[in-house]
Amino acid sequence: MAAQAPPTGEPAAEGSSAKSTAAIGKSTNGDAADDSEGSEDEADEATGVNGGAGGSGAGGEGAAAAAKKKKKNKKKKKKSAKPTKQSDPPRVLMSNLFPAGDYPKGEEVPYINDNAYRTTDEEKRHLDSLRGNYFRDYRQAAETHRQVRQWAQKNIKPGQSLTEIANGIEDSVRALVGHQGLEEGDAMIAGMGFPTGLNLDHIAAHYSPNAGNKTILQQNNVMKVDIGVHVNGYIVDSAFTIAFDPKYDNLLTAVREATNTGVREAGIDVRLGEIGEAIQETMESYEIELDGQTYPIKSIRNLNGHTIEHYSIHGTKSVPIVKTNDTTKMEEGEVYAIETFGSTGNGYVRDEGECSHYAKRSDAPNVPLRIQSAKTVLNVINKNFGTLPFCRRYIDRLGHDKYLLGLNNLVSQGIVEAYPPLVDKKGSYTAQFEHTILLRHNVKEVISRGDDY
Ligand SMILES: [Co+2]
Repeated sequence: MAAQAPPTGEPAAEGSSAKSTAAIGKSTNGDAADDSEGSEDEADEATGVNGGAGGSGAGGEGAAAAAKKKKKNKKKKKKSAKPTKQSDPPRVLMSNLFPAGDYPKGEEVPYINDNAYRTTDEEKRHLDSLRGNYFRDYRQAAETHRQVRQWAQKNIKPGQSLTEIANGIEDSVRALVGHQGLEEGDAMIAGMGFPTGLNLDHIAAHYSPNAGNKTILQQNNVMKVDIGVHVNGYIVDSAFTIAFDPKYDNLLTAVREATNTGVREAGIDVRLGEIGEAIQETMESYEIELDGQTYPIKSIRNLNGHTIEHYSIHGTKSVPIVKTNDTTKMEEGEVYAIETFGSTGNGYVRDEGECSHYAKRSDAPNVPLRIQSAKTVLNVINKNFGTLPFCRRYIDRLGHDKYLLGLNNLVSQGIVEAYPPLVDKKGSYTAQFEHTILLRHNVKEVISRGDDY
Protein backbone atom coordinates (compact mmCIF):
# COMPACT_ATOMS: atom_id res chain seq x y z
CA MET A 1 0.00 0.00 0.00
CA ALA A 2 1.49 3.29 -1.08
CA ALA A 3 2.31 6.28 1.07
CA GLN A 4 1.39 9.56 -0.53
CA ALA A 5 3.64 12.59 -0.30
CA PRO A 6 2.18 15.99 0.61
CA PRO A 7 0.11 17.30 -2.33
CA THR A 8 2.53 20.07 -3.30
CA GLY A 9 3.89 18.43 -6.38
CA GLU A 10 7.37 19.15 -5.16
CA PRO A 11 9.73 16.28 -4.43
CA ALA A 12 8.89 15.66 -0.80
CA ALA A 13 12.12 16.81 0.84
CA GLU A 14 10.62 19.03 3.54
CA GLY A 15 7.62 16.87 4.23
CA SER A 16 9.66 13.75 4.80
CA SER A 17 12.29 15.29 7.03
CA ALA A 18 9.62 16.94 9.18
CA LYS A 19 7.95 13.55 9.51
CA SER A 20 11.15 11.77 10.42
CA THR A 21 11.74 13.87 13.55
CA ALA A 22 8.72 12.16 15.05
CA ALA A 23 10.05 8.79 13.98
CA ILE A 24 12.87 8.77 16.49
CA GLY A 25 10.43 8.72 19.41
CA LYS A 26 8.57 5.86 17.80
CA SER A 27 11.49 3.46 17.71
CA THR A 28 11.13 2.89 21.45
CA ASN A 29 7.92 1.02 20.66
CA GLY A 30 9.82 -1.54 18.68
CA ASP A 31 12.35 -2.02 21.47
CA ALA A 32 9.66 -2.51 24.10
CA ALA A 33 8.04 -5.20 21.98
CA ASP A 34 11.46 -6.72 21.57
CA ASP A 35 12.09 -7.06 25.29
CA SER A 36 8.69 -8.38 26.25
CA GLU A 37 8.97 -11.14 23.68
CA GLY A 38 12.51 -12.18 24.29
CA SER A 39 12.19 -14.80 27.01
CA GLU A 40 9.05 -16.45 25.62
CA ASP A 41 10.70 -16.82 22.26
CA GLU A 42 13.52 -19.04 23.28
CA ALA A 43 11.21 -21.43 25.13
CA ASP A 44 8.78 -21.30 22.28
CA GLU A 45 11.34 -22.07 19.64
CA ALA A 46 12.73 -24.99 21.54
CA THR A 47 9.33 -26.65 22.01
CA GLY A 48 8.46 -25.77 18.42
CA VAL A 49 11.27 -27.90 17.06
CA ASN A 50 10.72 -30.76 19.48
CA GLY A 51 6.99 -30.65 19.01
CA GLY A 52 7.38 -30.92 15.26
CA ALA A 53 9.74 -33.87 15.45
CA GLY A 54 7.61 -35.60 18.08
CA GLY A 55 4.52 -35.08 15.99
CA SER A 56 5.87 -36.84 12.94
CA GLY A 57 7.29 -39.62 15.13
CA ALA A 58 3.86 -40.34 16.55
CA GLY A 59 2.45 -40.43 13.02
CA GLY A 60 5.14 -42.94 12.09
CA GLU A 61 4.14 -45.27 14.93
CA GLY A 62 0.50 -45.15 13.88
CA ALA A 63 1.44 -46.02 10.34
CA ALA A 64 3.72 -48.81 11.54
CA ALA A 65 0.85 -50.42 13.44
CA ALA A 66 -1.34 -50.25 10.38
CA ALA A 67 1.47 -51.66 8.27
CA LYS A 68 1.27 -54.98 10.12
CA LYS A 69 -1.95 -55.61 8.26
CA LYS A 70 -1.03 -54.04 4.95
CA LYS A 71 2.63 -53.46 4.29
CA LYS A 72 1.98 -52.06 0.84
CA ASN A 73 -0.01 -49.11 2.10
CA LYS A 74 2.58 -47.84 4.54
CA LYS A 75 3.84 -45.00 2.40
CA LYS A 76 0.40 -43.80 1.41
CA LYS A 77 -0.80 -43.63 5.02
CA LYS A 78 2.13 -41.49 6.04
CA LYS A 79 1.43 -39.12 3.22
CA SER A 80 -2.24 -38.63 3.96
CA ALA A 81 -1.56 -37.78 7.60
CA LYS A 82 -0.27 -34.28 6.92
CA PRO A 83 -0.52 -32.36 3.67
CA THR A 84 2.91 -31.25 2.51
CA LYS A 85 1.75 -29.45 -0.61
CA GLN A 86 -0.39 -26.39 -1.11
CA SER A 87 -3.73 -26.93 -2.87
CA ASP A 88 -5.19 -25.11 -5.89
CA PRO A 89 -6.82 -22.77 -4.94
CA PRO A 90 -4.68 -22.34 -1.81
CA ARG A 91 -6.57 -23.69 1.20
CA VAL A 92 -3.99 -25.70 3.21
CA LEU A 93 -3.10 -24.07 6.53
CA MET A 94 0.44 -22.73 6.81
CA SER A 95 0.67 -24.40 10.21
CA ASN A 96 0.04 -27.78 8.53
CA LEU A 97 2.69 -27.16 5.89
CA PHE A 98 5.19 -26.03 8.56
CA PRO A 99 4.14 -27.84 11.77
CA ALA A 100 7.40 -26.87 13.51
CA GLY A 101 6.79 -23.19 12.75
CA ASP A 102 9.97 -23.01 10.69
CA TYR A 103 8.62 -20.80 7.92
CA PRO A 104 11.16 -20.05 5.21
CA LYS A 105 13.38 -17.01 5.61
CA GLY A 106 13.37 -14.28 3.02
CA GLU A 107 16.50 -13.32 1.12
CA GLU A 108 19.24 -12.43 3.61
CA VAL A 109 21.63 -9.73 2.41
CA PRO A 110 24.77 -8.89 4.42
CA TYR A 111 25.27 -5.27 5.46
CA ILE A 112 28.11 -3.43 3.75
CA ASN A 113 30.63 -0.65 4.42
CA ASP A 114 30.59 0.63 8.04
CA ASN A 115 27.94 -1.93 8.92
CA ALA A 116 29.74 -5.01 7.56
CA TYR A 117 30.89 -5.88 11.13
CA ARG A 118 27.27 -6.74 12.02
CA THR A 119 27.38 -9.99 10.06
CA THR A 120 29.78 -11.60 12.56
CA ASP A 121 29.24 -9.40 15.65
CA GLU A 122 28.21 -11.61 18.63
CA GLU A 123 26.11 -8.94 20.34
CA LYS A 124 24.18 -8.22 17.15
CA ARG A 125 23.63 -11.91 16.58
CA HIS A 126 22.36 -12.27 20.16
CA LEU A 127 19.95 -9.34 19.81
CA ASP A 128 18.66 -10.94 16.61
CA SER A 129 18.21 -14.33 18.27
CA LEU A 130 15.90 -12.83 20.93
CA ARG A 131 13.21 -12.10 18.37
CA GLY A 132 12.08 -15.63 17.45
CA ASN A 133 8.32 -15.08 17.68
CA TYR A 134 8.54 -11.91 15.68
CA PHE A 135 10.43 -13.61 12.85
CA ARG A 136 8.14 -16.64 12.91
CA ASP A 137 5.03 -14.46 12.58
CA TYR A 138 6.63 -12.26 9.94
CA ARG A 139 7.82 -15.24 7.89
CA GLN A 140 4.44 -16.95 8.12
CA ALA A 141 2.87 -13.79 6.70
CA ALA A 142 5.52 -13.65 3.96
CA GLU A 143 5.14 -17.31 2.97
CA THR A 144 1.37 -16.88 2.84
CA HIS A 145 1.92 -13.86 0.60
CA ARG A 146 4.20 -15.82 -1.77
CA GLN A 147 1.90 -18.84 -2.05
CA VAL A 148 -1.21 -16.76 -2.63
CA ARG A 149 0.36 -14.35 -5.10
CA GLN A 150 2.01 -17.13 -7.12
CA TRP A 151 -1.36 -18.84 -7.42
CA ALA A 152 -2.87 -15.47 -8.42
CA GLN A 153 -0.18 -14.89 -11.06
CA LYS A 154 -1.02 -18.24 -12.67
CA ASN A 155 -4.78 -17.86 -12.47
CA ILE A 156 -5.63 -14.23 -13.16
CA LYS A 157 -6.94 -13.98 -16.73
CA PRO A 158 -8.71 -11.40 -18.89
CA GLY A 159 -12.48 -11.82 -18.59
CA GLN A 160 -12.45 -12.17 -14.81
CA SER A 161 -14.08 -9.48 -12.71
CA LEU A 162 -12.00 -7.48 -10.25
CA THR A 163 -14.41 -8.64 -7.55
CA GLU A 164 -13.72 -12.32 -8.18
CA ILE A 165 -9.97 -11.66 -8.34
CA ALA A 166 -10.02 -9.80 -5.00
CA ASN A 167 -12.19 -12.45 -3.35
CA GLY A 168 -9.96 -15.23 -4.71
CA ILE A 169 -6.87 -13.64 -3.17
CA GLU A 170 -8.50 -12.73 0.14
CA ASP A 171 -10.25 -16.11 0.61
CA SER A 172 -6.85 -17.76 0.08
CA VAL A 173 -4.98 -15.54 2.54
CA ARG A 174 -7.59 -16.12 5.24
CA ALA A 175 -7.61 -19.88 4.67
CA LEU A 176 -3.81 -20.17 4.86
CA VAL A 177 -3.48 -18.28 8.13
CA GLY A 178 -6.59 -20.02 9.52
CA HIS A 179 -8.59 -16.92 10.41
CA GLN A 180 -11.75 -16.13 8.48
CA GLY A 181 -12.13 -12.88 10.41
CA LEU A 182 -15.88 -13.26 10.87
CA GLU A 183 -15.92 -13.33 14.67
CA GLU A 184 -15.04 -10.25 16.68
CA GLY A 185 -11.31 -9.82 16.95
CA ASP A 186 -10.42 -12.71 14.64
CA ALA A 187 -9.21 -10.51 11.76
CA MET A 188 -6.78 -8.89 14.19
CA ILE A 189 -5.04 -12.21 14.91
CA ALA A 190 -4.10 -12.89 11.30
CA GLY A 191 -5.44 -12.22 7.82
CA MET A 192 -5.54 -9.30 5.44
CA GLY A 193 -3.05 -6.56 6.31
CA PHE A 194 -4.94 -4.11 4.09
CA PRO A 195 -7.45 -4.20 1.21
CA THR A 196 -6.25 -5.95 -1.93
CA GLY A 197 -5.34 -3.27 -4.44
CA LEU A 198 -6.31 -4.05 -8.05
CA ASN A 199 -5.23 -0.95 -9.91
CA LEU A 200 -5.75 -0.74 -13.67
CA ASP A 201 -3.68 1.32 -16.12
CA HIS A 202 -3.52 4.99 -15.01
CA ILE A 203 -4.78 4.06 -11.53
CA ALA A 204 -1.60 3.62 -9.50
CA ALA A 205 -2.85 2.69 -6.04
CA HIS A 206 -5.67 2.31 -3.49
CA TYR A 207 -8.34 0.91 -5.82
CA SER A 208 -10.27 -2.12 -4.63
CA PRO A 209 -13.74 -3.05 -5.88
CA ASN A 210 -16.68 -2.00 -3.71
CA ALA A 211 -19.93 -4.01 -3.70
CA GLY A 212 -21.55 -4.10 -7.12
CA ASN A 213 -18.35 -3.28 -9.02
CA LYS A 214 -18.68 -4.82 -12.52
CA THR A 215 -15.19 -4.06 -13.86
CA ILE A 216 -13.82 -6.87 -16.03
CA LEU A 217 -10.08 -7.31 -16.54
CA GLN A 218 -9.15 -6.79 -20.22
CA GLN A 219 -6.35 -8.21 -22.34
CA ASN A 220 -4.74 -4.75 -22.74
CA ASN A 221 -4.87 -3.72 -19.06
CA VAL A 222 -1.82 -3.20 -16.84
CA MET A 223 -2.84 -4.28 -13.33
CA LYS A 224 -1.00 -3.60 -10.09
CA VAL A 225 -1.82 -6.24 -7.49
CA ASP A 226 -1.01 -4.98 -4.00
CA ILE A 227 -1.51 -7.57 -1.24
CA GLY A 228 -1.11 -7.20 2.51
CA VAL A 229 -0.88 -10.18 4.86
CA HIS A 230 -0.48 -9.88 8.62
CA VAL A 231 0.13 -12.34 11.42
CA ASN A 232 -0.27 -10.89 14.92
CA GLY A 233 0.00 -7.38 13.49
CA TYR A 234 3.23 -7.96 11.56
CA ILE A 235 2.32 -6.81 8.07
CA VAL A 236 3.95 -7.93 4.82
CA ASP A 237 3.26 -5.32 2.14
CA SER A 238 4.25 -6.51 -1.32
CA ALA A 239 2.97 -5.80 -4.82
CA PHE A 240 3.54 -6.80 -8.44
CA THR A 241 2.21 -5.83 -11.85
CA ILE A 242 0.68 -8.11 -14.47
CA ALA A 243 0.07 -7.42 -18.14
CA PHE A 244 -0.96 -9.87 -20.85
CA ASP A 245 0.37 -7.84 -23.79
CA PRO A 246 4.19 -7.98 -24.13
CA LYS A 247 4.23 -4.38 -25.39
CA TYR A 248 4.30 -3.30 -21.73
CA ASP A 249 7.43 -5.33 -20.92
CA ASN A 250 9.76 -2.31 -20.65
CA LEU A 251 7.44 -0.57 -18.19
CA LEU A 252 7.32 -3.64 -15.96
CA THR A 253 11.07 -4.19 -16.22
CA ALA A 254 11.85 -0.57 -15.34
CA VAL A 255 9.74 -0.71 -12.20
CA ARG A 256 10.88 -4.19 -11.13
CA GLU A 257 14.51 -3.05 -11.47
CA ALA A 258 13.84 0.28 -9.73
CA THR A 259 12.37 -1.58 -6.76
CA ASN A 260 15.35 -3.93 -6.71
CA THR A 261 17.62 -0.88 -6.69
CA GLY A 262 15.76 0.47 -3.66
CA VAL A 263 15.96 -2.89 -1.90
CA ARG A 264 19.69 -3.13 -2.67
CA GLU A 265 20.49 0.44 -1.53
CA ALA A 266 18.46 0.22 1.69
CA GLY A 267 20.40 -0.37 4.90
CA ILE A 268 21.17 0.96 8.36
CA ASP A 269 22.43 4.59 8.23
CA VAL A 270 21.53 5.02 4.56
CA ARG A 271 19.90 8.39 3.79
CA LEU A 272 16.36 8.28 2.41
CA GLY A 273 16.95 10.96 -0.23
CA GLU A 274 19.87 9.01 -1.67
CA ILE A 275 17.76 5.88 -2.03
CA GLY A 276 15.23 7.97 -3.94
CA GLU A 277 17.96 9.20 -6.25
CA ALA A 278 19.18 5.67 -7.00
CA ILE A 279 15.63 4.45 -7.65
CA GLN A 280 14.91 7.33 -9.99
CA GLU A 281 18.11 6.77 -11.92
CA THR A 282 17.21 3.13 -12.58
CA MET A 283 13.57 3.90 -13.38
CA GLU A 284 14.26 6.71 -15.78
CA SER A 285 16.95 4.85 -17.72
CA TYR A 286 14.07 3.07 -19.48
CA GLU A 287 11.58 4.18 -22.10
CA ILE A 288 8.71 2.43 -23.80
CA GLU A 289 7.20 2.43 -27.27
CA LEU A 290 3.44 2.07 -27.33
CA ASP A 291 1.55 2.04 -30.64
CA GLY A 292 4.29 3.90 -32.49
CA GLN A 293 4.97 6.54 -29.85
CA THR A 294 7.91 6.59 -27.42
CA TYR A 295 7.34 7.59 -23.80
CA PRO A 296 9.90 8.19 -21.06
CA ILE A 297 9.19 6.14 -17.92
CA LYS A 298 8.94 8.46 -14.93
CA SER A 299 9.03 7.74 -11.22
CA ILE A 300 5.72 8.92 -9.73
CA ARG A 301 7.16 11.68 -7.56
CA ASN A 302 4.41 11.94 -4.97
CA LEU A 303 4.29 8.23 -4.11
CA ASN A 304 6.63 6.73 -1.53
CA GLY A 305 7.78 3.64 0.22
CA HIS A 306 7.33 3.76 3.98
CA THR A 307 8.14 2.27 7.34
CA ILE A 308 5.74 -0.37 8.65
CA GLU A 309 4.92 -0.56 12.34
CA HIS A 310 3.02 -3.06 14.46
CA TYR A 311 -0.62 -3.00 13.23
CA SER A 312 0.19 0.16 11.29
CA ILE A 313 0.88 0.06 7.57
CA HIS A 314 2.28 3.58 7.26
CA GLY A 315 4.93 4.42 9.82
CA THR A 316 6.43 7.86 10.15
CA LYS A 317 9.24 7.69 7.59
CA SER A 318 8.82 7.70 3.82
CA VAL A 319 11.17 6.48 1.13
CA PRO A 320 11.06 8.76 -1.91
CA ILE A 321 11.33 7.33 -5.41
CA VAL A 322 12.90 10.48 -6.84
CA LYS A 323 15.95 12.41 -5.69
CA THR A 324 15.29 14.57 -2.61
CA ASN A 325 17.50 16.27 -0.04
CA ASP A 326 16.03 14.25 2.83
CA THR A 327 19.04 13.30 4.95
CA THR A 328 17.03 11.14 7.40
CA LYS A 329 18.73 7.79 7.94
CA MET A 330 17.29 4.29 8.05
CA GLU A 331 17.78 2.70 11.48
CA GLU A 332 18.45 -0.70 13.01
CA GLY A 333 15.28 -2.67 13.71
CA GLU A 334 13.05 -0.79 11.28
CA VAL A 335 10.79 -2.45 8.73
CA TYR A 336 10.38 -0.83 5.32
CA ALA A 337 8.04 -1.28 2.41
CA ILE A 338 10.20 -0.47 -0.59
CA GLU A 339 7.82 0.29 -3.42
CA THR A 340 8.31 2.11 -6.66
CA PHE A 341 5.86 3.29 -9.30
CA GLY A 342 6.67 4.07 -12.92
CA SER A 343 4.41 5.91 -15.32
CA THR A 344 4.09 6.86 -18.97
CA GLY A 345 2.01 9.87 -17.87
CA ASN A 346 2.80 12.90 -15.69
CA GLY A 347 4.65 10.98 -13.01
CA TYR A 348 2.30 12.57 -10.51
CA VAL A 349 -0.93 11.21 -9.00
CA ARG A 350 -4.08 12.84 -7.66
CA ASP A 351 -7.16 11.55 -5.84
CA GLU A 352 -9.97 10.44 -8.12
CA GLY A 353 -12.98 8.18 -7.92
CA GLU A 354 -15.00 6.30 -5.34
CA CYS A 355 -13.12 5.48 -2.17
CA SER A 356 -12.72 1.86 -1.01
CA HIS A 357 -9.73 2.04 1.39
CA TYR A 358 -9.97 3.38 4.95
CA ALA A 359 -8.04 3.07 8.22
CA LYS A 360 -8.64 4.28 11.74
CA ARG A 361 -6.03 6.88 12.64
CA SER A 362 -3.70 5.85 15.45
CA ASP A 363 -4.04 9.41 16.81
CA ALA A 364 -7.85 9.41 16.48
CA PRO A 365 -9.43 12.08 18.71
CA ASN A 366 -11.91 10.90 21.34
CA VAL A 367 -14.89 13.04 20.32
CA PRO A 368 -18.55 12.38 21.12
CA LEU A 369 -20.41 11.03 18.08
CA ARG A 370 -23.95 12.21 17.52
CA ILE A 371 -24.80 10.05 14.51
CA GLN A 372 -25.86 6.55 15.56
CA SER A 373 -24.49 4.86 12.40
CA ALA A 374 -21.09 6.48 13.06
CA LYS A 375 -21.03 4.92 16.54
CA THR A 376 -22.02 1.55 15.11
CA VAL A 377 -19.37 1.52 12.38
CA LEU A 378 -16.65 2.77 14.75
CA ASN A 379 -17.47 -0.13 17.03
CA VAL A 380 -17.15 -2.53 14.08
CA ILE A 381 -13.78 -1.00 13.16
CA ASN A 382 -12.46 -1.12 16.73
CA LYS A 383 -13.48 -4.75 17.19
CA ASN A 384 -12.34 -6.09 13.82
CA PHE A 385 -9.59 -3.93 12.29
CA GLY A 386 -8.14 -1.63 14.93
CA THR A 387 -5.69 0.53 12.99
CA LEU A 388 -5.33 -1.98 10.11
CA PRO A 389 -6.63 -0.60 6.79
CA PHE A 390 -9.92 -2.09 5.60
CA CYS A 391 -12.29 -1.64 2.67
CA ARG A 392 -16.05 -1.50 2.35
CA ARG A 393 -16.22 -5.19 1.33
CA TYR A 394 -14.65 -6.14 4.66
CA ILE A 395 -17.52 -4.39 6.52
CA ASP A 396 -20.10 -5.93 4.13
CA ARG A 397 -18.92 -9.48 4.83
CA LEU A 398 -19.44 -8.91 8.57
CA GLY A 399 -23.14 -8.47 7.78
CA HIS A 400 -23.44 -4.68 7.99
CA ASP A 401 -25.14 -2.40 5.50
CA LYS A 402 -26.14 1.28 5.21
CA TYR A 403 -23.02 2.33 7.10
CA LEU A 404 -21.66 4.79 4.53
CA LEU A 405 -23.06 7.94 6.15
CA GLY A 406 -21.55 6.87 9.47
CA LEU A 407 -18.21 6.00 7.86
CA ASN A 408 -18.07 9.37 6.09
CA ASN A 409 -18.83 11.05 9.40
CA LEU A 410 -15.85 9.29 11.01
CA VAL A 411 -13.68 10.54 8.14
CA SER A 412 -14.84 14.14 8.58
CA GLN A 413 -14.26 13.90 12.36
CA GLY A 414 -10.63 12.88 11.74
CA ILE A 415 -11.14 9.46 13.36
CA VAL A 416 -10.84 7.47 10.16
CA GLU A 417 -8.60 8.32 7.23
CA ALA A 418 -9.93 7.77 3.71
CA TYR A 419 -7.46 6.61 1.04
CA PRO A 420 -9.14 7.33 -2.32
CA PRO A 421 -7.72 5.90 -5.56
CA LEU A 422 -4.56 7.64 -6.78
CA VAL A 423 -4.45 8.19 -10.53
CA ASP A 424 -2.09 9.60 -13.13
CA LYS A 425 -3.21 11.16 -16.43
CA LYS A 426 -6.04 9.31 -18.20
CA GLY A 427 -4.67 7.15 -21.01
CA SER A 428 -1.33 6.63 -19.27
CA TYR A 429 -0.01 3.37 -17.83
CA THR A 430 1.52 2.85 -14.42
CA ALA A 431 3.30 -0.13 -12.82
CA GLN A 432 4.38 -1.03 -9.28
CA PHE A 433 6.63 -3.55 -7.56
CA GLU A 434 7.06 -3.68 -3.81
CA HIS A 435 8.91 -5.67 -1.16
CA THR A 436 8.98 -5.63 2.62
CA ILE A 437 12.44 -5.63 4.21
CA LEU A 438 13.54 -6.07 7.81
CA LEU A 439 16.65 -4.17 8.92
CA ARG A 440 17.65 -6.85 11.40
CA HIS A 441 20.51 -6.32 13.82
CA ASN A 442 22.95 -8.45 11.85
CA VAL A 443 21.48 -8.80 8.36
CA LYS A 444 18.97 -7.25 5.96
CA GLU A 445 16.12 -9.68 5.22
CA VAL A 446 14.02 -9.16 2.09
CA ILE A 447 11.22 -11.09 3.68
CA SER A 448 8.78 -11.04 0.74
CA ARG A 449 11.35 -12.11 -1.88
CA GLY A 450 10.25 -15.02 -4.08
CA ASP A 451 11.22 -16.76 -7.30
CA ASP A 452 8.71 -14.53 -9.07
CA TYR A 453 10.08 -11.10 -8.10
CO1 LIG B 1 3.23 -0.17 0.68
